[in-house]
Amino acid sequence: MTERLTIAIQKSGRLSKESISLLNACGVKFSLNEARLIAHSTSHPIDLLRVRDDDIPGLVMDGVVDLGLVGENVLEEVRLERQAVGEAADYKALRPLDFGGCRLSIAVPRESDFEKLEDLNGKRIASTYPYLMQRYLKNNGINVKNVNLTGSVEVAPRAGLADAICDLVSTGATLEANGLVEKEVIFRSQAQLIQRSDKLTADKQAMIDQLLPRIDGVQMAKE
Ligand code: PRT
Ligand code: ZN
Repeated sequence: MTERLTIAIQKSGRLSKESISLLNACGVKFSLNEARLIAHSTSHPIDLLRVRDDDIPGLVMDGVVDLGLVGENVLEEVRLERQAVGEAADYKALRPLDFGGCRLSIAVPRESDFEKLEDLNGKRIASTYPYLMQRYLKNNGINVKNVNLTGSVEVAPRAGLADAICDLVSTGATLEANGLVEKEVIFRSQAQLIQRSDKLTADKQAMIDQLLPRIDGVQMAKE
């Protein structure tokens, strides 16, 4: 019996639809039951694991799933966090994917007197990506106090919780609506296809080797 290849994708969020569409376009079909964690492919020995995007890097790094589709922002944040606590943090980057594009930026209230990066020294910055933020700022010799939030970062300055924020931006409408101005892009991101770093069985590796040129074909056709 062929072993089943497992792929982790975001269950519901900004990457979900395009992750499924990409696999479908590669000929990998699923009949999705919205409530289910696992979806079995009807065309290939492939199982989809549908989880929070934050869980995808760890599942791949721990070898619990074979492949994952996840934003580079989450991937790199989890990698830094796991490295810091001594957990497995290796993976193979297979392909950048042409969706999920965004940037992680530092933004300050419109009325703030921020001019250069050094003005952030000693300030409180609210972020959901503390590791990416601190790496960038430390590389630039800036020390800040991190205010860790898991959401609603954009209201932190108005609520008096922080002097600035570090959050994902795509159109900039959220910053604008909250009276914030983007000052510094610290990380550019898109979705990535990643593979666990250990050796897979020949069957599984053969499936991946078949999938990759199809992904390239699908992405090229869209350009
Ligand atoms: O439930 P789960 O944990 O799986 O989902 P989530 O809520 O953590 O993630 P989700 O679905 O919001 O985003 C998944 C991934 O999409 C992110 O990790 C990024 O890789 C990518 N992505 C692309 C974005 C954005 N664009 C984006 N604009 N993720 C979030 N945003 C948010 C941002 O945080 C801010 O609140 O959208 C707002 C800003 O958007 P603009 O257009 O107003 O600038
Ligand atoms: Zn998430």
